Amino acid sequence: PFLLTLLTHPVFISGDYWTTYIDDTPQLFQMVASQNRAQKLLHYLADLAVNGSSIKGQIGLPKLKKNPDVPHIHDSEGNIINVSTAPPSGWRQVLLEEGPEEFAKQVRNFNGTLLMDTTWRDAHQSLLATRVRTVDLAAIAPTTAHALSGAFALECWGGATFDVAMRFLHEDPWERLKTLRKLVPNIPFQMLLRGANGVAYSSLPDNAIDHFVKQAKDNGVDIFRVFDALNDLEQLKVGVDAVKKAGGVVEATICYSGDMLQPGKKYNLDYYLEITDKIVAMGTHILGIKDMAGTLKPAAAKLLIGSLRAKYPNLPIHVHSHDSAGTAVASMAQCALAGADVVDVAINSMSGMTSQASINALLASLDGLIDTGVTEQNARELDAYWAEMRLLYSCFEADLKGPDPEVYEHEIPGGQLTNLLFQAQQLGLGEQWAETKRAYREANHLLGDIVKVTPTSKVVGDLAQFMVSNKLTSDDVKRLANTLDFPDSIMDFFEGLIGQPYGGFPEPLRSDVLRNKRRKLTTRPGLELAPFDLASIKEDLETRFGDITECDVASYNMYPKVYEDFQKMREKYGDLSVLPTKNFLAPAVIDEEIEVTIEQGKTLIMKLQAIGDLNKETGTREVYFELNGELRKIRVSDNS
Ligand code: 3PY
Ligand code: ZN
Repeated sequence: PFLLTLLTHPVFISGDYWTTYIDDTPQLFQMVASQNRAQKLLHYLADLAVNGSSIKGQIGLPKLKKNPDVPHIHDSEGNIINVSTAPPSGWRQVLLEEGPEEFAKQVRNFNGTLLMDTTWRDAHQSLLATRVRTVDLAAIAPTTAHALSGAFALECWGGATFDVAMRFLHEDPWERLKTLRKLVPNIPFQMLLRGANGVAYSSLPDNAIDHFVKQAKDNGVDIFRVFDALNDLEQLKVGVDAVKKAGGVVEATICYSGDMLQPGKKYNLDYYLEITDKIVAMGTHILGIKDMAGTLKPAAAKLLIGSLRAKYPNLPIHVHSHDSAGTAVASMAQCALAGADVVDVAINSMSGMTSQASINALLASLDGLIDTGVTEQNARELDAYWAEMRLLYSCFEADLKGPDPEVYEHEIPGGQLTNLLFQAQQLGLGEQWAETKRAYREANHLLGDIVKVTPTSKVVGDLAQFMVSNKLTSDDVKRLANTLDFPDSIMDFFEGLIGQPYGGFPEPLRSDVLRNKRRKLTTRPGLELAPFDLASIKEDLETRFGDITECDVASYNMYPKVYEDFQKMREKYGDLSVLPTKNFLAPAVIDEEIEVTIEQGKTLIMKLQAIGDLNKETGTREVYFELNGELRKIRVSDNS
């Protein structure tokens, strides 16, 4: 029928269409575009129906068999809040009206401790392999804007979400940011920035970091938690300066490493106080403390935050932790009592284990002690949604069963812990898992007891796996270092491409590993990188992919290959972010109605009708759909 419409259109019949087609018949052109989009989505659904899911890391199908429901939230009188009305003004209004300095001052002056909800970033990065999709965040966004209107921020961007969005979800991280921003005008958005690495795994030229941060700020990020994985201040400063130039709120962050209460620890109170002095001298609106492994015990929290508070009475302090050892609620409560201005929590069903402290558990712990600006009931009501999300994304669960007290020894960051556990589960658990943790701990000591978080956690993890697979003890590694072929990440670390570790590199191991293959850098790696020619990168991308924005340029700069593959997927399947998650992950059932809004006012109803027999000659099958009532046939390869 579409082709018929086109062929019988008067413009087509008159033969004038070459010159005037687009100008005179925009509605026809739009129709071509939306038909094209529908066709591509059907292609994805047909592929999924014939070949099953190809999403990496997916095990099985979602346990939730329906689309999730958005719960109602209520006001203090028990009336349902109409979330399609404008949400109450929040901390974002303070920021927009007063600017970053005054915002920070008012946060410091708040009589209590504010909360940041990490559900949209770190919680699903740590529990569900970063796989939560934009549609599912957008669906709960208006409700969240009301329910958490008093929150300090929503952490919703950066870290691993950036590349995972393109790599595995085939969606554009910038579109996510823009979509959520429109839906949440009142709560500040926070992102995680890996200092001189941006959201990548190694340094980029400084101008690429500046350019990336500017796009992030312009498209909706308010607060930037900037860290360096070795607490290398030279590296950190690149990110901090970029945020300052872009006009964002700077949260320069110290990575907290290990249990500082254990005697003889390299990272002790003096270390943290000294780094804070330097960060304050560098200039930051807020000081972040990032306990990525969850090793900040309550007593250490009290000591650390209490000491920082005493020394810097005017400095806003924001603490992040993970619940891997089961102590995050107790530790965050101690931080609040010791004078932290903001602590991180996650919605209950997305909290605990390798994720952040449960919001309601913390609210209950602080009840009668400290105000947080968040209502207990609304936080609890939001949870009905996230409980369904855990079922919808069940195929990415690492399935951790309880706290891991060994985290004080191995110090594996939350996100990596679930990753490594997931890999160990593929091989069977038991000894495999114990061995991975033991090797990780040994690898860390071999590398000089470094701070472990992306990307240094990958270096330690790679060395641990190298030791396990080659059956090497620590002594073997030291003895044979000048003959072994180490993975690239370890060579990069020893060369100095990830920055300078506190206390220097371990010798003679460094020299033995590097031999004459690599040099020994003593300055930050970005100093050696030529600036990117951003205009010519854009031109090149335009030639290859058509319409290109500065955001595309920033994506390409961070992850060239991932971005190219993302564009290829777009070309093949269109914008997959509009598909409901159930239909993104699980083959459609015959006669199931799939409703997709491709743009405002344009809804597609797709229904799988039948899958044809295998054509043995071509190795293909025909898949029949109904699209808004009309029959469509799609031919796909059968890969079985
Ligand atoms: C990241 O860099 O993605 C992290 O979450 C570090 O904790
Ligand atoms: Zn974290």
